[in-house]
This record gives sequence, structure tokens and C-alpha cells, in this order.
Amino acid sequence: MEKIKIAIQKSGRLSEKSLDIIAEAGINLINGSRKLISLASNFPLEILYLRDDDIPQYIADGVADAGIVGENVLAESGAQLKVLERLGFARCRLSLAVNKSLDYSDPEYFEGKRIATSFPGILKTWLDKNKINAEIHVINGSVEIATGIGLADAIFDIVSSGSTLLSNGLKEVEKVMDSEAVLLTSPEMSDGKREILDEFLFRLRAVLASRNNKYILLNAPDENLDNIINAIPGMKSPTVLPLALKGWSSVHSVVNENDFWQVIGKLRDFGAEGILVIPIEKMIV
Ligand code: PRT
Ligand code: ZN
Repeated sequence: MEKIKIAIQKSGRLSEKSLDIIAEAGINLINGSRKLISLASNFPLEILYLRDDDIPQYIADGVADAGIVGENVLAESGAQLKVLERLGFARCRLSLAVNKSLDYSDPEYFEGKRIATSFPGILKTWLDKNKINAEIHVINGSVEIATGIGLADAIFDIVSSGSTLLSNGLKEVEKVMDSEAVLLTSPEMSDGKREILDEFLFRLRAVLASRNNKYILLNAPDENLDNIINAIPGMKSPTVLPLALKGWSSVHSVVNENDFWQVIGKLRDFGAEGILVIPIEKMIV
């Protein structure tokens, strides 16, 4: 029987979250010692543990059928792979940063300057797009110290909270791209493998949808029932059941995390009571 090989980062920021999402999809990995390969006991799938930078090439070469990496790593690799799903973790951005005392106005500043980075490909594309000639210094790790030690005039690096820049006396001046973890695949695959990957993706999407949504239950005064139902952007239409107490109904629905507090606010304004919010285990939409 055919199986698919999915590459994930061996150790680093993506590792735990990649394993979590696979586990939440109900896939049980045996010999999970994370040496090189784990096999699933209940799904035709194998996990390969690799350095994140190597994952796009392994997929392009057909050694792995799919993989999880940051979009920045995919962009840097230049590999022509398909993004099947954005996974909502390891969010960050790639930005240019300069000394915080510098009076920066526009990208022309970078003309003729030395920029240190671990992402020369993405930087080069941006510089070319802006018709800027700059010297790219490739360094792996601790890019943020490059200006301080006189190696470069600016850096191009991953920024998340911004505290690394701050503590190195730098300021972010141009955001070049946003990134988050994505599930990638090669455009070519046997029909058998494609079918397995589709099932994997179906499960993954159920996990992602459940993470982004909450189940809510509340008691609504009947005179405001219409307003309350309109305030809830539910999956289709909320369930409404009469309460034993006359004049009141129980309303059940699903609310997206992003709209959550706004919806709750409206519900309270319309006199909803006893609002319960419950996490969803899986959600098939
Ligand atoms: O060994 P391997 O090559 O597999 O791992 P790695 O060292 O290349 O990558 P790793 O594990 O550090 O990061 C993997 C991926 O996580 C990156 O490619 C990004 O897509 C994503 N990611 C998300 C981050 C960050 N957030 C992040 N904050 N990667 C790195 N950082 C570093 C950044 O380099 C900088 O030094 O954190 C610092 C900035 O963080 P703030 O919060 O101070 O701004
Ligand atoms: Zn890496």
C-alpha cells in the first residue's frame, strides 16, 4: 500500500507545532524518537525530520511528498512548490532594519550599502524590484549584531515581537514579506499518493477550523431573538430551542475567534444571558 512522506523540521521553532497538528489530526506516530523517520500506526504516512532549509528541495526532488516550513524558507529556496494550506503558526515578517538613530526616509537609502542577512534570495528580489544596488553579506545566525560590529550598514532578518531589534539598537524600516508556517507539496504525485494527501489535508483543515472557532450557547429573551440571531455569524443558522422558562430560548452556534469579542458584546447588549463558550475538538465545514 502506498504511503506519503511528510517532511517537518527536526528541531526548532516549527517542530512542536508541526507534530501537534499531526497528532490533532488523529495520526499516531510510532518510534517518535525523531531520529530521522517516524511511521504512523493508523494512517499511510511517514514523517521525515529535516533542517527546515532542506525541506523545499527534498519535496522538489520527490524524496518527500509534502512538508511544513515557513513561507520565508520556501521563498528563499526558489523551489516551485504548491502551498496547500497556511497553518497559522510561526508568524513573523522579514524586514530591513537600520540603526535606530538613523534618519531613514525611503528605500533609496540602501543604494550602495552593505546589508547582512541569512535570506539573500528574498532580499535580492526586493532590491531588484526597487532598482537598488546594494552589497549583500550572507551570514547565518546572529544577523542582528552585524551593524554593531561594523560588518554592515543594515540588516534584513526575521522579526516577530521586535525585541531583538530593539535590544540591538535597530529599528525596522521596510517590511518585505509576512510569513507563517505552510503545508507544501510537489505539483507532481501519483494518484494514490494524491488521494492520501487529500485525506490528510481534509483532517488538517478540520483541526485548523476548530482552532479558529468556538461553540457558544446562550439564553435569549424571545423579544430579542431576531437581533441575537443576526448578531451571530454562525456556520449556517443557529440552533434555537425553547427554554422551560416562558419567553426565553436557548441559542447554539459557532463563532470565529476573530469576531468573538465583538459578537459577545452585541449579544450582551441584546440581553443574552448565561453565555457559555466551548472549545471545538474538530470542525468539518
Ligand atoms: O535548524 P533549522 O535550519 O531547521 O532551523 P532555523 O534555525 O533555520 O529556524 P528556526 O527554528 O529558528 O525558525 C524556523 C522558522 O520559524 C523561521 O524560518 C520562520 O519562518 C519562523 N519564525 C517565526 C522565526 C521567528 N518567528 C523568530 N522570531 N524564526 C526566527 N526568529 C528569530 C529571528 O531570527 C530573530 O533572531 O527570532 C528573532 C526575532 O524575534 P523577535 O521576537 O525578537 O522579533
Ligand atoms: Zn533553517
